[in-house]
Amino acid sequence: MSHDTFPTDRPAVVTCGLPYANGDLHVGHLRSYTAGDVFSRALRKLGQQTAFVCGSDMHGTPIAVNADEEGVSPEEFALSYHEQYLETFPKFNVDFDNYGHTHDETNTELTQDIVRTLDAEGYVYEKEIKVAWDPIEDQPLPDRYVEGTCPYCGAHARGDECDEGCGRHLEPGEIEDPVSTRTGNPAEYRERTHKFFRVSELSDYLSGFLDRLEGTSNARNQPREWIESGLEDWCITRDLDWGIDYPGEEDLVLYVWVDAPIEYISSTKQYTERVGPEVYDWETVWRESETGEAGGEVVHVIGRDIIQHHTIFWPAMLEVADFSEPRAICATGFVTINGKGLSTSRNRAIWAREYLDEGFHPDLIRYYLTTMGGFQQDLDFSWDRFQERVNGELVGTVGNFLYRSLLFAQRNFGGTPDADLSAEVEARIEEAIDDFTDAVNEYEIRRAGDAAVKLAQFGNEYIQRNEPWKLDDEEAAPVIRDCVQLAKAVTVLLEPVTPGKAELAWAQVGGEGDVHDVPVDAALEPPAAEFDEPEELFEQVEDDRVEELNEKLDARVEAATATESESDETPADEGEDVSDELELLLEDRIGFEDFEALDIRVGRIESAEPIEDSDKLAKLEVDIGLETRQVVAGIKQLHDLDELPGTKVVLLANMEKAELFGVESNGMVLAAGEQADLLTTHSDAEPGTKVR
Ligand code: B3M
Ligand code: ZN
Repeated sequence: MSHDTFPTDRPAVVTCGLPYANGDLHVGHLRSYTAGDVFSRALRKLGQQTAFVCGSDMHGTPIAVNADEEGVSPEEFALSYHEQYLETFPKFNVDFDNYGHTHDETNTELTQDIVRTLDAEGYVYEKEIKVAWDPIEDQPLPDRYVEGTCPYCGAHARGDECDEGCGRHLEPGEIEDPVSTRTGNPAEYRERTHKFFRVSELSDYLSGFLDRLEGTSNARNQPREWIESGLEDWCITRDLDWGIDYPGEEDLVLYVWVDAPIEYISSTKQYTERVGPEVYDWETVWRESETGEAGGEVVHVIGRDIIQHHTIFWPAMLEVADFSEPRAICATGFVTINGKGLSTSRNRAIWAREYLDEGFHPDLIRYYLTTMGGFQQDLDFSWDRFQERVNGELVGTVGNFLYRSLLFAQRNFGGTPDADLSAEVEARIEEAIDDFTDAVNEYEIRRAGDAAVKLAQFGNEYIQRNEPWKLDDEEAAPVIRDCVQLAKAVTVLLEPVTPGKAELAWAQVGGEGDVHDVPVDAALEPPAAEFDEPEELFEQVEDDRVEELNEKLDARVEAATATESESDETPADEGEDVSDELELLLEDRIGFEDFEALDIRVGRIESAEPIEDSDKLAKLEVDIGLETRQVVAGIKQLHDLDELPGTKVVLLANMEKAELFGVESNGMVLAAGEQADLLTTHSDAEPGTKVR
């Protein structure tokens, strides 16, 4: 990968996957919008010129189906959700520079232009295909109007996506045993003429693109396999009224996934139309240079279920139409609630509106969602954990440090005492800035957020260690000077994650200008000589509050489940008599992506020695083809170590490194049960072979 380090001298645009204008926003949505917002703010902190844009996704069959059910037009239906989103995002301090929608004029025109180009470049052809049809209603059944069996993995799937199985995008005509979702009628296939985009001809380009692509590893690995197994051309039209018309064809609209990502460009364009090209020029970002290079830094933040659309279809369109390819794609995991899958139908969700109605500050959930767990991993939300993180890190670490140091400074010195910044604190702040900068460059949004909290933690230790309250003013002055500097630095670094609270803290340290605009270097600029007495920044979440919130959530999940049980759709896993363990097994499914995140390989034990001070542990050298790994395993008493060399084992190779009894363990050998029955292979798979 050969991209310049942020900040670059080219403008950046950060986008978030467009929410379908099809239902209320919940914590699952908020995860990627807060992440995108934090990332764009963090880029700005580094001095990177950045626009943050998004819009509502107005098209597609689910919207048409739901509008139909409510007896309103799809446009009216989608617009009402669009308006709701437009109001809701700022309430979470998710500050898009432009928030448009896919049905507006800008996007309609640009989409049709791009499609004309694809056609003119010879990348579109017509083909007769079989489309699902409801023979009783005499109606075509595109995408979500039909469900059936995935032809790749056999899972139950929607017409356009294997959502419960392998995650593949499904083309019209692919789904087996189709049934209409509207009427329940078994569907038949009928011949229709549709337009196809020759994605298959772009495999080489796309392979190169993936080699250049930055962001999270899941966004590169998954599509590589798809390319290797051969790309199919992509049907870009639908028999539907709702959507953007295919230029020159009356009966066909474009498939929603054609016009949806184009909104990224349209929304940037609208931003330029508002602020003027001298402030931000959408064409510089999105148009390729003469040499075919991207004009700006395009970063997409998306959910991991839409990787294929963003890494195959989207760059393929951009390439043919001469637009900039994305520099990075960051794909997040999903959100679970109390360890179980978020389910809107079962009301097992935390709704955006509900959160705000409870009176919580938006920055608290922003902090939770963006700094917990790995970006690619699923993230569990629970009110208990919410309380723990707010009370522990925001109140206990950050709030406490800012309050105690600023209060001490104000009471004793009226502001920042006149003293020099110590070399120790200066170095520690520099380290935090470097960490923040690296985190942004490595797309580690959590680490960028953590930089401030760690610095506040250091601040608390520093103040504790120096005990300024035991010193006279002259002795205390340099300590407090350091603390105020740390408070200022914490505030600057905190801004991307908790922008509202950072604004308050910035006023408390007497910061100049707007904390949203100050660059990260402001962390080291001298703090104000005078400021007012501070106020506590964060409030504790009390136990009874959490109890109440848990009860509310349980009650409504139960209510929703009860209603569901009355219908004949009751899933088997909701029955009373299913044991907890089995229920967990049935409920807590992971996606294929999660499985893919595990790098499991065949290995061969080369040597096995006991670890002296431990009763249970042994040190193994395991050949995994590419290299030999030192692994610590709890098998000392359960196996004859001398017998082990030569044994084939199965090893989780991308396990975090650990140190046990001073011995580094680089991987995990898999074993079954209490007796650590070592897993092995059945036949002759060589060390290094991937387990899938
Ligand atoms: N509207 C929502 C989703 O599938 C879809 C995203 C479009 S991004 C261009 O998550
Ligand atoms: Zn499948």
